[in-house]
Amino acid sequence: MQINLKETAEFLKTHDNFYILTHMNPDGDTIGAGFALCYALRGAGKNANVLCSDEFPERYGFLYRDYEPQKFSPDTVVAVDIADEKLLGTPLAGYKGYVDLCIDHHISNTGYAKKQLVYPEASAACEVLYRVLSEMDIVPDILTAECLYTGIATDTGCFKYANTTVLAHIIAAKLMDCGIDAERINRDMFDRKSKKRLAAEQHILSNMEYYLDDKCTITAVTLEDMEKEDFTGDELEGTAGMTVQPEGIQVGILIKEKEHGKFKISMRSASDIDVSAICAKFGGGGHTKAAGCTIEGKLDDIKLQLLSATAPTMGIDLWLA
Ligand SMILES: [Mn+2]
Repeated sequence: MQINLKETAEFLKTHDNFYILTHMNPDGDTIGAGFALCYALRGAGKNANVLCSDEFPERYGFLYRDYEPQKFSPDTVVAVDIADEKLLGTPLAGYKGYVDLCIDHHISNTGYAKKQLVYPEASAACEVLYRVLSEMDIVPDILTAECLYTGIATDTGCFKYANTTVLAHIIAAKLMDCGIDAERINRDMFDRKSKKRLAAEQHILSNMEYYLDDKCTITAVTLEDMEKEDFTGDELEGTAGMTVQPEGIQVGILIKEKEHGKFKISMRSASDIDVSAICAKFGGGGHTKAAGCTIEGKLDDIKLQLLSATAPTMGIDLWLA
């Protein structure tokens, strides 16, 4: 059931022992929202822990460097930035059907939670959460503000993507007013790169393949590539945008092998093409310009399936192309 800001604020105020769930393959938004909510709730005298099926990538370490899990028995489960229970991942799968509240911004949210505050027009779950905290009259401390800012900055690609609304800028400005070092956060998130990250980017640039009248790129990264070129899946986070960098490209596809024969697909649109609709054909989803899905099989077959699904959106008959 969709509830409003006021009801969400009331719900958080009237509960005390929270487990906060973040999605698998965690990104800046789910991590930022998870810890921001945790710190805000702890600040209000409640118990809260943040859970995730996967390890948090090192680069977000500044958001949880002093975090320690608390010992308590939870009575309330909140999910942040999680569009679908499947994204809880295997270690957290036991919470399926037990999520009391979901705070999210995915249009594809499946409505799995008992109560949900989903604003598809919001740039990030962190933007929605900022509005909830305001409704609760909570002024974020610096660390909480850094969490929220990081979520908005990363989900908007440093305030560049189509989801960067007026409100996203206003909230970012208010977070800057809380005393955060936005310059450092943006430098760390977008400019500074580890050697492994650069190896990952190098792989993407040198393995990009052009299809569909040069309107679509596909870049594949296999487990073997990662092993050979010395980078991991962590370094690929946030690289999907590179697939639509070439001039004239409308859709970019990044294929990452997660485990043998199982591939995580990230699709980006640099046009009016709705990639969440394409991903939905493979059981995935997301946003119109950034979406994903998981496909099992052989890499060449998967490429063909993805091209077959993408070609009609460009008015191309794949068999003549
Ligand atoms: Mn998000």
